[in-house]
Amino acid sequence: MKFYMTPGSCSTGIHIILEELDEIFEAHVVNLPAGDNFKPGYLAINPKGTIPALVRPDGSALTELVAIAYWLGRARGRGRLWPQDLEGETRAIETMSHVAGTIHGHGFARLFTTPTFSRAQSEQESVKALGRLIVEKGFAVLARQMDGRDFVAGAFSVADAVLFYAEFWADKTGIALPAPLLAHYRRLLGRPAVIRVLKEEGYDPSRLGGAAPQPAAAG
Ligand SMILES: N[C@@H](CCC(=O)N[C@@H](CS)C(=O)NCC(=O)O)C(=O)O
Repeated sequence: MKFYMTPGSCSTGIHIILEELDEIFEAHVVNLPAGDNFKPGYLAINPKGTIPALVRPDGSALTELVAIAYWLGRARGRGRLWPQDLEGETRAIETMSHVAGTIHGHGFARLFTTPTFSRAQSEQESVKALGRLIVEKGFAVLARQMDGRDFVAGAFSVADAVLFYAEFWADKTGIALPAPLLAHYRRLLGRPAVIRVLKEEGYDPSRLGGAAPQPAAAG
Protein backbone atom coordinates (compact mmCIF):
# COMPACT_ATOMS: atom_id res chain seq x y z
CA MET A 1 0.00 0.00 0.00
CA LYS A 2 1.03 3.63 -0.43
CA PHE A 3 0.44 5.92 2.51
CA TYR A 4 0.36 9.69 1.91
CA MET A 5 1.17 11.52 5.10
CA THR A 6 2.75 14.55 6.73
CA PRO A 7 4.77 14.09 9.94
CA GLY A 8 2.99 15.47 13.02
CA SER A 9 -0.36 15.90 11.26
CA CYS A 10 -3.63 13.97 11.58
CA SER A 11 -2.07 11.27 9.39
CA THR A 12 -0.07 10.25 12.49
CA GLY A 13 -3.24 8.48 13.68
CA ILE A 14 -3.32 6.35 10.51
CA HIS A 15 0.44 5.81 10.66
CA ILE A 16 -0.03 4.32 14.15
CA ILE A 17 -2.78 1.99 12.88
CA LEU A 18 -0.55 0.79 10.01
CA GLU A 19 2.28 0.17 12.45
CA GLU A 20 0.05 -1.58 15.00
CA LEU A 21 -1.09 -3.87 12.15
CA ASP A 22 2.51 -4.58 11.08
CA GLU A 23 1.59 -3.49 7.56
CA ILE A 24 4.26 -3.16 4.92
CA PHE A 25 3.68 0.09 3.06
CA GLU A 26 5.42 2.86 1.15
CA ALA A 27 5.29 6.16 3.02
CA HIS A 28 5.02 9.26 0.81
CA VAL A 29 5.57 12.53 2.64
CA VAL A 30 3.35 15.33 1.33
CA ASN A 31 4.83 18.73 2.15
CA LEU A 32 1.76 20.75 3.19
CA PRO A 33 3.56 24.08 3.87
CA ALA A 34 5.01 23.88 0.33
CA GLY A 35 1.49 23.26 -1.05
CA ASP A 36 2.39 19.85 -2.49
CA ASN A 37 -1.10 18.63 -1.61
CA PHE A 38 -2.51 20.88 -4.34
CA LYS A 39 -0.07 19.81 -7.05
CA PRO A 40 -1.51 17.73 -9.92
CA GLY A 41 0.39 14.56 -8.93
CA TYR A 42 -1.24 14.46 -5.51
CA LEU A 43 -4.66 15.72 -6.66
CA ALA A 44 -4.76 12.73 -9.02
CA ILE A 45 -4.65 10.53 -5.90
CA ASN A 46 -6.83 12.69 -3.65
CA PRO A 47 -8.78 15.45 -5.48
CA LYS A 48 -9.62 16.99 -2.09
CA GLY A 49 -5.95 17.84 -1.55
CA THR A 50 -5.97 16.58 2.02
CA ILE A 51 -3.87 14.03 3.81
CA PRO A 52 -4.04 11.23 4.77
CA ALA A 53 -4.69 9.11 1.69
CA LEU A 54 -4.10 5.40 1.29
CA VAL A 55 -3.66 3.56 -1.99
CA ARG A 56 -4.76 0.00 -1.31
CA PRO A 57 -3.47 -3.27 -2.75
CA ASP A 58 -6.08 -3.15 -5.55
CA GLY A 59 -4.79 0.30 -6.56
CA SER A 60 -7.84 2.24 -5.35
CA ALA A 61 -7.26 5.35 -3.25
CA LEU A 62 -9.07 5.86 0.02
CA THR A 63 -9.42 9.31 1.58
CA GLU A 64 -10.92 10.69 4.82
CA LEU A 65 -9.22 9.72 8.02
CA VAL A 66 -12.24 8.05 9.60
CA ALA A 67 -12.91 5.93 6.50
CA ILE A 68 -9.26 4.89 6.27
CA ALA A 69 -9.23 3.97 9.99
CA TYR A 70 -12.47 1.99 9.55
CA TRP A 71 -11.21 0.11 6.51
CA LEU A 72 -7.86 -0.75 8.09
CA GLY A 73 -9.60 -1.84 11.28
CA ARG A 74 -12.11 -4.07 9.50
CA ALA A 75 -10.18 -5.33 6.51
CA ARG A 76 -6.65 -5.82 7.78
CA GLY A 77 -5.12 -7.85 10.60
CA ARG A 78 -8.22 -10.09 10.60
CA GLY A 79 -10.20 -7.21 12.01
CA ARG A 80 -8.35 -7.23 15.31
CA LEU A 81 -8.23 -3.43 15.61
CA TRP A 82 -11.96 -3.06 15.09
CA PRO A 83 -14.43 -3.66 17.96
CA GLN A 84 -16.33 -6.93 17.65
CA ASP A 85 -19.68 -5.90 19.15
CA LEU A 86 -22.24 -3.40 17.86
CA GLU A 87 -21.97 -1.13 20.90
CA GLY A 88 -18.15 -1.03 20.61
CA GLU A 89 -18.34 -0.34 16.86
CA THR A 90 -20.83 2.44 17.43
CA ARG A 91 -18.77 4.05 20.19
CA ALA A 92 -15.63 3.84 18.04
CA ILE A 93 -17.40 5.68 15.19
CA GLU A 94 -18.87 8.20 17.64
CA THR A 95 -15.42 9.06 19.03
CA MET A 96 -13.66 9.15 15.66
CA SER A 97 -16.33 11.47 14.22
CA HIS A 98 -16.10 13.77 17.22
CA VAL A 99 -12.30 13.92 17.05
CA ALA A 100 -12.01 14.37 13.27
CA GLY A 101 -15.12 16.47 12.71
CA THR A 102 -15.36 18.69 15.76
CA ILE A 103 -12.12 18.75 17.74
CA HIS A 104 -9.94 18.75 14.61
CA GLY A 105 -12.20 20.19 11.91
CA HIS A 106 -13.72 23.01 13.94
CA GLY A 107 -11.17 23.37 16.76
CA PHE A 108 -7.54 22.68 15.87
CA ALA A 109 -8.11 23.76 12.27
CA ARG A 110 -8.89 27.28 13.56
CA LEU A 111 -5.54 27.25 15.38
CA PHE A 112 -3.44 25.76 12.58
CA THR A 113 -5.07 27.26 9.47
CA THR A 114 -6.62 30.43 10.90
CA PRO A 115 -6.80 32.40 7.60
CA THR A 116 -9.04 29.73 6.07
CA PHE A 117 -11.73 30.77 8.59
CA SER A 118 -11.34 34.54 8.20
CA ARG A 119 -9.18 36.57 5.87
CA ALA A 120 -9.48 39.68 8.07
CA GLN A 121 -6.27 40.34 9.96
CA SER A 122 -8.25 41.85 12.83
CA GLU A 123 -10.12 38.57 13.39
CA GLN A 124 -7.20 36.14 13.51
CA GLU A 125 -6.83 36.11 17.28
CA SER A 126 -10.54 35.69 17.95
CA VAL A 127 -10.72 32.80 15.44
CA LYS A 128 -7.86 31.13 17.30
CA ALA A 129 -9.51 31.73 20.68
CA LEU A 130 -12.73 30.15 19.39
CA GLY A 131 -10.75 27.18 18.05
CA ARG A 132 -9.14 26.65 21.44
CA LEU A 133 -12.53 26.83 23.15
CA ILE A 134 -13.98 24.22 20.78
CA VAL A 135 -11.02 21.92 21.45
CA GLU A 136 -11.36 22.33 25.22
CA LYS A 137 -15.11 21.72 25.17
CA GLY A 138 -14.60 18.65 22.99
CA PHE A 139 -11.97 17.26 25.33
CA ALA A 140 -14.24 17.86 28.35
CA VAL A 141 -16.96 15.73 26.72
CA LEU A 142 -14.49 13.00 25.76
CA ALA A 143 -13.00 13.02 29.25
CA ARG A 144 -16.37 12.12 30.76
CA GLN A 145 -16.72 9.37 28.15
CA MET A 146 -13.22 7.99 28.85
CA ASP A 147 -13.39 8.22 32.65
CA GLY A 148 -12.67 4.76 34.08
CA ARG A 149 -11.83 3.29 30.65
CA ASP A 150 -8.43 2.28 29.29
CA PHE A 151 -9.53 2.48 25.65
CA VAL A 152 -12.36 4.01 23.62
CA ALA A 153 -14.24 0.75 22.97
CA GLY A 154 -13.10 -2.17 25.11
CA ALA A 155 -9.68 -3.25 23.83
CA PHE A 156 -7.31 -1.03 21.84
CA SER A 157 -8.88 -0.19 18.48
CA VAL A 158 -8.36 2.19 15.57
CA ALA A 159 -10.45 4.75 17.51
CA ASP A 160 -7.67 5.02 20.11
CA ALA A 161 -5.13 5.91 17.43
CA VAL A 162 -7.51 8.57 16.12
CA LEU A 163 -8.03 10.01 19.60
CA PHE A 164 -4.26 9.93 20.07
CA TYR A 165 -3.49 12.44 17.32
CA ALA A 166 -5.75 15.04 18.96
CA GLU A 167 -4.15 14.40 22.35
CA PHE A 168 -0.72 14.69 20.69
CA TRP A 169 -1.70 18.04 19.17
CA ALA A 170 -2.88 19.22 22.61
CA ASP A 171 0.54 18.33 23.98
CA LYS A 172 2.31 20.13 21.12
CA THR A 173 0.20 23.27 21.45
CA GLY A 174 0.19 23.46 25.26
CA ILE A 175 -3.52 22.71 25.70
CA ALA A 176 -3.90 20.85 29.02
CA LEU A 177 -5.70 17.51 28.75
CA PRO A 178 -8.29 16.47 31.36
CA ALA A 179 -6.98 13.62 33.53
CA PRO A 180 -8.75 10.67 31.75
CA LEU A 181 -7.41 11.83 28.38
CA LEU A 182 -3.92 12.48 29.72
CA ALA A 183 -3.96 8.92 31.11
CA HIS A 184 -5.12 7.58 27.70
CA TYR A 185 -2.45 9.59 25.90
CA ARG A 186 0.28 8.31 28.23
CA ARG A 187 -1.04 4.74 27.86
CA LEU A 188 -0.62 5.01 24.08
CA LEU A 189 2.79 6.67 24.43
CA GLY A 190 3.90 3.42 26.08
CA ARG A 191 2.96 1.25 23.07
CA PRO A 192 5.94 0.11 20.95
CA ALA A 193 4.15 0.90 17.66
CA VAL A 194 3.35 4.43 18.81
CA ILE A 195 6.95 4.97 19.91
CA ARG A 196 8.21 3.75 16.52
CA VAL A 197 5.85 6.06 14.63
CA LEU A 198 6.73 9.13 16.70
CA LYS A 199 10.45 8.48 16.21
CA GLU A 200 9.95 7.98 12.46
CA GLU A 201 8.06 11.28 12.32
CA GLY A 202 10.91 13.10 14.08
CA TYR A 203 9.64 13.27 17.67
CA ASP A 204 11.24 12.13 20.91
CA PRO A 205 8.47 10.16 22.70
CA SER A 206 10.27 10.45 26.05
CA ARG A 207 9.69 14.21 25.95
CA LEU A 208 5.93 13.86 25.40
CA GLY A 209 3.09 13.38 27.86
CA GLY A 210 4.70 15.30 30.70
CA ALA A 211 2.08 18.02 31.13
CA ALA A 212 -0.01 18.25 34.30
CA PRO A 213 -3.68 17.30 33.83
CA GLN A 214 -6.26 20.03 33.49
CA PRO A 215 -8.19 20.40 36.77
CA ALA A 216 -11.78 19.16 36.49
CA ALA A 217 -14.25 21.96 35.73
CA ALA A 218 -16.21 23.07 38.79
CA GLY A 219 -19.92 22.33 39.01
N1 LIG B 1 -11.65 15.56 5.98
C1 LIG B 1 -10.26 15.18 5.91
C2 LIG B 1 -9.45 16.31 6.55
C3 LIG B 1 -8.04 15.94 6.83
C4 LIG B 1 -7.22 17.19 7.06
O1 LIG B 1 -7.73 18.27 7.41
N2 LIG B 1 -5.93 17.06 6.86
C5 LIG B 1 -5.07 18.21 6.96
C6 LIG B 1 -3.78 17.86 7.68
S1 LIG B 1 -4.06 17.36 9.36
C7 LIG B 1 -4.75 18.68 5.57
O2 LIG B 1 -4.67 17.89 4.65
N3 LIG B 1 -4.61 19.98 5.40
C8 LIG B 1 -4.27 20.57 4.17
C9 LIG B 1 -5.42 21.31 3.56
O3 LIG B 1 -6.59 21.06 3.92
O4 LIG B 1 -5.13 22.15 2.71
C10 LIG B 1 -10.00 13.87 6.63
O5 LIG B 1 -10.70 13.60 7.62
O6 LIG B 1 -9.15 13.10 6.19
